[in-house]
Amino acid sequence: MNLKPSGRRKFLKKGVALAGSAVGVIHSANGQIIGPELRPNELYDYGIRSRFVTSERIGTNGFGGRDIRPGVPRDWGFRTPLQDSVGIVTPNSLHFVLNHGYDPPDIDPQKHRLLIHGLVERPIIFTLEELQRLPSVSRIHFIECGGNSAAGGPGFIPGLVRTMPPANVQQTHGLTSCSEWTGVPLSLLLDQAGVKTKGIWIIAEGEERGMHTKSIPIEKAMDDVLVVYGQNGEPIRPEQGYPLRLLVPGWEGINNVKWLRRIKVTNQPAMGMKEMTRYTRLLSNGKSHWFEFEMGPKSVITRPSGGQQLSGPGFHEITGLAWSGGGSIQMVEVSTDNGRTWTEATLQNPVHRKSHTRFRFAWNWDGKETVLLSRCIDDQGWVQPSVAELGKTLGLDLSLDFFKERSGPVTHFNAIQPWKVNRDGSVQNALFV
Ligand SMILES: Nc1nc2c(c(=O)[nH]1)N[C@H]1C(S)=C(S)[C@@H](COP(=O)(O)O)O[C@H]1N2
Ligand SMILES: [Mo]
Repeated sequence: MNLKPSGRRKFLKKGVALAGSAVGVIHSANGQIIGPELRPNELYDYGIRSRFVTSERIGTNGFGGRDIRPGVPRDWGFRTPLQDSVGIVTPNSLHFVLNHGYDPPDIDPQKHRLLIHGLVERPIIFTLEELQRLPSVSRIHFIECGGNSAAGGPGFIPGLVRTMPPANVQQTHGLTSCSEWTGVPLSLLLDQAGVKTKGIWIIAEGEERGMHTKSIPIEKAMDDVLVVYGQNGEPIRPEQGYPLRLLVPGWEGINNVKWLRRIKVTNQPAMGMKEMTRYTRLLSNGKSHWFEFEMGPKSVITRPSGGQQLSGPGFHEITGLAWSGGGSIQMVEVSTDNGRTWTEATLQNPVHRKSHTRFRFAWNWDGKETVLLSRCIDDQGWVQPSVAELGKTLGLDLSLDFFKERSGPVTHFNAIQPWKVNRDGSVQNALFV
């Protein structure tokens, strides 16, 4: 054992040099190398994942997600890596992001206020602390952008980035995530304010520079809408609306107003720019559908999915996610022969309402080329359509050429997603082939 002063100084110096990285070689008292081990401070103060885990969000456009070009702010965002998901909860650091042109405001929770006013008996201003004193609830719900899984989609710039058709499930379905949200029922706050009988809409407003607003009918506001401050056991992250957001279960993502600072009760919708232009559905007769709210039913196989590689014939669990804004998922069926036969998958219990639902299916791959599909039914009896059925309903020719030319999303695209398994075990998107 060498404990001479010079030797010790050397040892300490080495320790300092290693402090910047998560992994360092550790020496025992007799100088023997017993590492590498994780450095305690980085590991324990606020946890980090293993450096061998590399799953990441990807941007929705050619600028890595954030739109940095000058001019009119565009919608931009980041997609959840659903191909790596397990269970039903999305880690906070991988929740998808969709912003209407602005970065998250840096909000001091001490200074933040939520104002409820308009057609109410008693306008109220809440501090965060006042909200956190009220009876709270925690519920597991998905959020999904209305433009998710259309081959274009929000932030998509034609010809610039995306391979067509999109290669993997992160690109096709990554604008949905699922969390346990904690907060107070909006009905509790509205009851305290006393909604007047003329008050039949609420207009919710966010605090970022663009002041995102969204109109929501009072029936929904009084039903299951929450004002939330917690996500998966910790405060909401800045990109998800810190310190407060509206959580509108099962409805288009745009309703879930982040950085929530104001709710005005009114007798008509605000007809905000975004809610009128970005999230309406143009019909073949030239008219457009306004205020389509409910999402789904939708399901997608996350494993095996586009871009993944099967190691060889034999047993492979097929697994994926299903969800519906109408209620809870009642059944998911899987086809391993391109739709000739369908078999019921096992659902992870308990099945939550308006939540991602994990399904699992035992499969023995015979090594032959095939196509894997999933479809779901919710407890309202709504069935996930094929792309042909959806095209008929929308009056649109949902072909690859159609999507190649289109810049905006086809909202509420909930068609069955086919994944082709090739003989070499590679998996690819077969939606338009
Ligand atoms: N204040 C504010 N709230 C917002 C938005 C926004 O741009 N600003 N985007 C909306 C849209 S279109 C979607 S899909 C969801 C996305 O929520 P997330 O970014 O937490 O995933 O937030 C909604 N709430
Ligand atoms: Mo959205």
